[in-house]
Amino acid sequence: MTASLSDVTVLVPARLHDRSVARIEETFRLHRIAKADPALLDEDMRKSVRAVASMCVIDAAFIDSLPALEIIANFGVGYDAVDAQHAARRGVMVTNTPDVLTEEVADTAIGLLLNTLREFGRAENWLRAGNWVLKGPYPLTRGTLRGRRIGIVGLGRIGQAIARRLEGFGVSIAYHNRNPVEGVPYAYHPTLLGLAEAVDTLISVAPGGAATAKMFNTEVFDALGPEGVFINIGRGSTVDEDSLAAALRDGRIFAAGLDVFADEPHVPVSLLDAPNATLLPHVGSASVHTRNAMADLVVDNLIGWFRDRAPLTPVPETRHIKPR
Ligand code: 8YV
Repeated sequence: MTASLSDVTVLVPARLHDRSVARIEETFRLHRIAKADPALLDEDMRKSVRAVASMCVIDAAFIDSLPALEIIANFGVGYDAVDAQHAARRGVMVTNTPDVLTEEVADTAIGLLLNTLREFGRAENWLRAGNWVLKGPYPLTRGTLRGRRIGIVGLGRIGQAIARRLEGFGVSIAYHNRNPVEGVPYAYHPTLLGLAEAVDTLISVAPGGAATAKMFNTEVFDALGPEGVFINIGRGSTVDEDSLAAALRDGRIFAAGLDVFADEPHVPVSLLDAPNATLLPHVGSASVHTRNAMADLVVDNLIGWFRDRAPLTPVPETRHIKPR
């Protein structure tokens, strides 16, 4: 048990929300480096770091370079950037920031879905360019939410918040998840392909990582079909972006709305060139309100660990780990 939190060295590699950094600085001993690279730490510092607070890649080698490391507090509900399995093997706790962003991300998913179908971004550009006066009304959209059959991939907290909102839109809702979710009224599909065949709209909330890499591929897009719409609010690594761009170009699916990409902030030219793709720069949780709550949860997890011996939101891989 730590006598004083101000004796605990917390390392912040790369960028982190200002509010997290300020609170860490006032509570702990803060050390910052430009990226998660052990070469940027002298030996004394490497041995003194007991916590990492981050939103960048924390790999096994970096974890191994910090012998006194006890906890990695990840900014974001998705923690695919952190090698949590290796952390678990080393007895290092990993926390993330669930719940506080659920409603915001679900709101964004609905906005992205409607925007993809009804082309509000392009319609606004039409107005701003003077075309309403010069050419008349914006053309009727082929896309509509009316009559759509929606399939949600990943019915966790965010997926369920999206489903709850969609109930109000009078569309049919089904889902694919590793396991069926108890107590929900939506049809379960044990395979992604089965879901894609049964619906015309996929909304993905799937996390990143090896198990989901490029799970949205040509086979899935072809199963979705020419009226198909693909919305991604989860992780870009889940998508074979070349296959998606080809499906959009060839009209094998109707449209896509993407908030996340495989190599952010870089977006493939083939997607930038696709007129039937609506593209957002990973803004799912990006309001001041929600990012402040995430920033606080990062620090509250550190305080929970070092002061109360109980972090607030441990990830499943490390839930069993106890403070030394
Ligand atoms: C984060 C996100 O802002 O929480 C997540 O998993 O994708 C975003 O809400 C992002 O991960 C910060 O790096």
